[in-house]
Amino acid sequence: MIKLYSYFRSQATFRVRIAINLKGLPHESEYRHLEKGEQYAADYKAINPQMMVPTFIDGPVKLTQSLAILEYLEEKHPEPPLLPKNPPARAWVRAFALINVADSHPLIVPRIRNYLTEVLEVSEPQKLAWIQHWLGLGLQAMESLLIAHGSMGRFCHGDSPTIADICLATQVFPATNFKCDLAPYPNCKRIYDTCMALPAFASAHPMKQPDAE
Ligand SMILES: N[C@@H](CCC(=O)N[C@@H](CS)C(=O)NCC(=O)O)C(=O)O
Repeated sequence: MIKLYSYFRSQATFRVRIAINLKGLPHESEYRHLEKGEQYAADYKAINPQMMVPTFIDGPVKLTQSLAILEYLEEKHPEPPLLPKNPPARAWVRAFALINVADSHPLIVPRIRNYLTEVLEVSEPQKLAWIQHWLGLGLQAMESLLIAHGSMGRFCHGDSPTIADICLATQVFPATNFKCDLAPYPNCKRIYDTCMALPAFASAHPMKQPDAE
């Protein structure tokens, strides 16, 4: 059985939960409370030297980094596919996903938010403006890519969910949480709603997790 070190609000873990659900795999979770600093405990640092969630355990395989985990799941369990078949489309999906995984999300994680307030002493409104700014830039890029993409369907690429949709969901969810205006991003909003109507996405939602507060 897959084991996932998790925190309900973690967007990176949300991505992995969605993929596990789409692949129809059972999993169990162990929780680390990021706001209480449990990721920094020595026992967890021994498991994940980056002191982040998720950590993914599949028998002897231990993995970190959500996108690497998604690719591992795709290779080990090819059905249903989460990447298109042809190379340019696969690269498009990966590039779209990286807007969230590599460019937006790293700027809003707890360690960055804590540094902003505790070291740089920015105010709460300034911190919120920071989060909204970086999420908004990512959404702008996603919306433009979708409009220019000849293969947008019900989902980002075609009519079934891919890794692009997983990463769109983990861009839009925090944007709603941090009160970003979604009106300028109608395609992102529509696809997010389509995704969240699927049980695999809905049951992975942060507020549906047993450790949700
Ligand atoms: N690039 C990593 C990011 C992992 C990450 O930043 N996880 C956050 C939660 S979403 C975390 O554990 N943060 C701990 C901290 O910021 O102290 C991935 O995609 O897995």
